[in-house]
Amino acid sequence: MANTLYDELFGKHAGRDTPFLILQDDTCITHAAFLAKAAQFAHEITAQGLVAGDRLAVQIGKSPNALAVYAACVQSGVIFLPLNTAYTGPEVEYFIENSGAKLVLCDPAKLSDIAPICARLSARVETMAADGSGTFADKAAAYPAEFATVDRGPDDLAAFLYTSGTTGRSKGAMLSHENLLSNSQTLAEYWRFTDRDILLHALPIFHTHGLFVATNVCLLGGSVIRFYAGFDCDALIRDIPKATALMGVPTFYTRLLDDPRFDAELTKSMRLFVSGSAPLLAETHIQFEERTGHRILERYGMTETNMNTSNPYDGDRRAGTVGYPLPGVELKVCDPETGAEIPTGDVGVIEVRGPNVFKGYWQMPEKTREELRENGFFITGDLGFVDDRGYVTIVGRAKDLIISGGYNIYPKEIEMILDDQEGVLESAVVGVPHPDFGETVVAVLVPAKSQTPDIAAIQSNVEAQLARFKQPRSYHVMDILPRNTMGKVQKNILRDQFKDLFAKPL
Ligand code: MCA
Ligand code: AMP
Repeated sequence: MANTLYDELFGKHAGRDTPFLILQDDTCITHAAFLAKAAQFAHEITAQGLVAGDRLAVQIGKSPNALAVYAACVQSGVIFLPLNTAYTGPEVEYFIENSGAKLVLCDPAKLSDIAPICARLSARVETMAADGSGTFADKAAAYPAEFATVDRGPDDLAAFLYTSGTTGRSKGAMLSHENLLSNSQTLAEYWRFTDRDILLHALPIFHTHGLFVATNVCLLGGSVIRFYAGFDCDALIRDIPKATALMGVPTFYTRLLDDPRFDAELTKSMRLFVSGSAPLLAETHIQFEERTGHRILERYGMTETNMNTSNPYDGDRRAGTVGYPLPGVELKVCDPETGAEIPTGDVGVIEVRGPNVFKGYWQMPEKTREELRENGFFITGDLGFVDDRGYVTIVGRAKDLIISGGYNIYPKEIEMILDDQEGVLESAVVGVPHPDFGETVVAVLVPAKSQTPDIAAIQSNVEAQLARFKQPRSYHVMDILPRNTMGKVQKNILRDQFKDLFAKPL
């Protein structure tokens, strides 16, 4: 038997003393060293009592060891569940409980918050710090550097990534070995990743973009990864001449363009800049080409589907579009009310089907049925059209979603907390343009009768419950919310009212 994902991503590099990761201080970790660590971790995961199909939740900083935990899960058949390091205790508690994770890895600094949660939910807990040290690595060090890979087939689950919906409660998207492998194979080929590539990896590894796109594509291509704990403009500018490719969210590109050192000379070794996770403004695309001579390749994906479309490698990378459906991915544009396919050029909801599309939401069959049709098409909730050349353009979202610096924020989740605050009758949360993050969060509060909401107190309650990136950057009090005749809050009016709040000064 075999292990679909492990064999292709990791197994084929076994015993190779070739570089895999290069760290910020130029330390090199070979494939062999990385796989030895992963094997020890797989032993430790097994020793903790986890078997194939169990979930291991991680909320740990980005390090080579953190990446080796991913490899270890794939090798031992355990489902990998990475969590944003910005999440607060109450947010993490939901994911542990909902997924039924048997083991949780957290930063030692968060152990006092996470341990009681794990105790209540009968999950084990171990630590891993941002430098990879901690109880987990210590215990794993006692094991051999080889592990008998557990058999897993294409339909077995490899990862859960949580993503929210209109209800504001996160759903665990179940991703199979085939979902992940097929998509990264397509991308590695489409974007021509080979063993001559060196990718600058500054994205987090708890989301699709940094983990299943950037990392998996490099593993398949045999490419080297220059590995950064996070986005660091100076470090990237220092290392760009040593690299060939970068993958980032639009904020990466606007920040690089803000630096006068970033120019054609600096980027002459680079062959590819990929952008995704949020809309790249056409003006950023144009400014980038004027400054560097490179045309950013924009692509479009989702947690549930991995990547769906990409601008071409050869050929016209068209600013403001997300390119063509990828090979093997079917894409159609449908009427939001009836679900019927609509004519080329008309705007509707984008639906996609292919081996990239996930297996459904963990223990939420109804939610799965609402979004994943029986015929296999997934309703993305993104509004767009396909032009007569076949390029897809995303014009908006049918779902109430804010994307800030590539992180998704669901207004409903914030509104539920604001509505519970003293002195608040109701609230509305909208996204407004932001020069660095693309969009940011604005909250509008309607006071309860004869009361004045205490904004400072509300802010501090919100801070205790929500990750920093979800916290409103501005609060406003209004007597009533604008509503249509159906009683629905007209968020477009609020977005328009606050659209210049964070505008860059001229
Ligand atoms: C950090 N902060 C943020 C964000 N990131 N606030 C709003 N939105 C954010 N995205 C907060 C910090 O806590 C800090 O708060 C303040 O903003 C400034 O932080 P800064 O140091 O500037 O932030 P940073 O560490 O440089 O991070 C910005 C970032 C980062 C590089 C844009 O957010 C990032 O790496 N984003 C990538 C997200 C991503 O990988 N998305 C892919 C999802 P304060 O100082 O006030 O305390 S996968 C996906 O969407 C699909 C599948 C797809 O198509 O890829
Ligand atoms: P997530 O839930 O993190 O998987 O976010 C997926 C959402 O990000 C998609 O449904 C889109 O709304 C958005 N997205 C991803 N890539 C792009 C892009 N290139 N342009 C516009 N929106 C994008």
